[in-house]
Amino acid sequence: MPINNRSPRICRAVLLSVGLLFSSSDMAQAHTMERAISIANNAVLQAAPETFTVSYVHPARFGSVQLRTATGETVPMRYQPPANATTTFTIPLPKLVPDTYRLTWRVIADDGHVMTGNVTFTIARR
Ligand SMILES: [Cu+2]
Repeated sequence: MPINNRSPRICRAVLLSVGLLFSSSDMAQAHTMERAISIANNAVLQAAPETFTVSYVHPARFGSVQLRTATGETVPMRYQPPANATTTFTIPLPKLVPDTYRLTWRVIADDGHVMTGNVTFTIARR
């Protein structure tokens, strides 16, 4: 799986008062960070992916997922998310024809923060 190289979505809380400065690793432990995604952003795929997997450093609860075409049409998805918090979500994708798609998802971290992610990918015409 390619490692997601976008900047980690850590809280932007900056605690500078009374000389108390939390390092970014302390902040990361407050919720979680995306660790990997199975489809790289802007990937051009030769075959339609059957699933999309996103994993996090710490367990999170699933929030939502949405798939849209380049023209903004919503592609129906069926995903039964795990009831409990988990680090890895494997989301089945419907049969996709060659097109460009944008997948958007949300999870809720242990500290209650909503973490959003998105990836755009293209399925090449053969
Ligand atoms: Cu947080």
